[in-house]
Amino acid sequence: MERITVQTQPIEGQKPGTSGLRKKTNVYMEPHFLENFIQSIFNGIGGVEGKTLVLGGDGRYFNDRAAQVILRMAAAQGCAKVIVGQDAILSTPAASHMIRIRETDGGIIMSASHNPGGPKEDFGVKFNTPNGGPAPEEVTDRIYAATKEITSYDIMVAGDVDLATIGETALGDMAIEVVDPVADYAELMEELFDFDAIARLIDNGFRIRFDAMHAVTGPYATEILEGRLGAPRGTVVNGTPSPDFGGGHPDPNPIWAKELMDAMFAEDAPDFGAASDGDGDRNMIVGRGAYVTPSDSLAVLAANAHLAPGYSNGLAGVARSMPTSGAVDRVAAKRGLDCYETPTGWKFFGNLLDAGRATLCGEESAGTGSDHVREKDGLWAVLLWLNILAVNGKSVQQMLDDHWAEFGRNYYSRHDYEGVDVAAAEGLMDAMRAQFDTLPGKEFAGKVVASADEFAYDDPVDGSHSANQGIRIGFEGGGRAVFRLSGTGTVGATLRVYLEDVCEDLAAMHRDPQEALAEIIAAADAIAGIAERTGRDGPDVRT
Ligand code: VG1
Ligand code: CO
Repeated sequence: MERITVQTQPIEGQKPGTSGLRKKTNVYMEPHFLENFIQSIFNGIGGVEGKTLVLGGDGRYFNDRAAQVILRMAAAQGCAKVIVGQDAILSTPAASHMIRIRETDGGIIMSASHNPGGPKEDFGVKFNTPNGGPAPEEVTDRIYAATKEITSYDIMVAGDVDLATIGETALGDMAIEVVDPVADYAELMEELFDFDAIARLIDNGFRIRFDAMHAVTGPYATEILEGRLGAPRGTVVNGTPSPDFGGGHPDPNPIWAKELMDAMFAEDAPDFGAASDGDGDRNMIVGRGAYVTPSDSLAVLAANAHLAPGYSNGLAGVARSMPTSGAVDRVAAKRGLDCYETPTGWKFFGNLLDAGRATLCGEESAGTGSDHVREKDGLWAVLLWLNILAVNGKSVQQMLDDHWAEFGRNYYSRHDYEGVDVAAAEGLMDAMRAQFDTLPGKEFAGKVVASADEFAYDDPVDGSHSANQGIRIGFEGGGRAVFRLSGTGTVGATLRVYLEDVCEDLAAMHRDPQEALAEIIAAADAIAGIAERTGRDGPDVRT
């Protein structure tokens, strides 16, 4: 076994986005691409000599090959030990948990999350810090700077490490521990939730359908729902992870999880449906005939989390990303909880969680989580819902009805325009920025603009400042439209338009969100000139 230094040069476009560096898989497979980025992570965190890292991924195409490269590079650079999930698999929340319980110096997660996988689809890599959370901007900035200065990387010349067998192995002087990816995570879930109560609910005939979308949560959900909670076999569908996610798009929303939606709206629908994404950190919740929009899910969980043992002492506070609806703010106001508004991306919750200021966090993009790890956590959200339902005996629809009656409803929808021309998308955003001073007071499609600005965030814990985090247009009467360009896509630009309106009229709680938001949708289009600038007559995805 030999350690070599390979000469290289900076590769354009290695700037980490909302959640790590995502690229087409064939870009990642180009000579030096992966190696350059991994070396830049190592350089950005001050080297890995003597350190212990966690490594795992969502099992997508190239996951296994990338893992071997990362191990050879870590070994060549004096890393003391790497804890790897069996077959290089770890869901994102399980990786976060592993980093925390083993008190490692961080970890590398190989995932492009909800993006499709395969040789022609997407791959991704991100670094999580010792708190288990995605690296904050200060760290990703250093990694990016390193990608622009790189001249060489160190790697071992060696054969593949056996990652199929659980136990201790080594690569040169570096220890490798291959661990069961599910066990520790399942233990944590048992600590947080009343498994007996959920098992009783299931035993009494409560039917669940969990769609793993051929992605990483399959083994986790099978072990927990079918294994530990006694749900019948077949409760978990699409439960065998595949490198291309069965050719699908592992994004748990009504469009991509249509199979689940159809089942939940059928005559013999189960009581509770859920899905997760490629790397297991997102969740979609559906009752029988009742889709729960993620912003509402966060609010419902915030209002009821105390019913689960892990949260019986109540919540220290809650946090949501800026584009997420204000539904959780209403819960916080009524319950006297602190409520924080952060930029999009889980990395911004880390400090609030570490400082004990927030217990529950969420994003409109189907991400919900708590201080149990430092990532959002799909199965956790499913189990918290189940624990709550087991205690109060309600149906999902009843939960929503009661919630809206008590707190009011924030009608909400996100419209995505995918694969838009980058210049057109940036032009649209810039044109709105140029009108911040003149928009207030003007009327569009019957809505009068009350405010227009761009969100910026000052972290209350470390004082760091993050600018340009999304354009906000507020309307008189309380509605709003938010515009952002995605930081996770790999082709062109994705324009996200987040639409929200507040409803306190008890008689109007059950409208179709698209209809309830029709005026705001029209106003948003008129203000931004979406149709005109992008040439699209409607969004690709509505959640
Ligand atoms: C999207 C979501 C954001 C989420 C991020 C990572 O980012 O909007 O809320 O944190 O994906 O989630 P963007 O920049 O494309 O809007 V995951 O499950 O893809 O790690
Ligand atoms: Co994800």
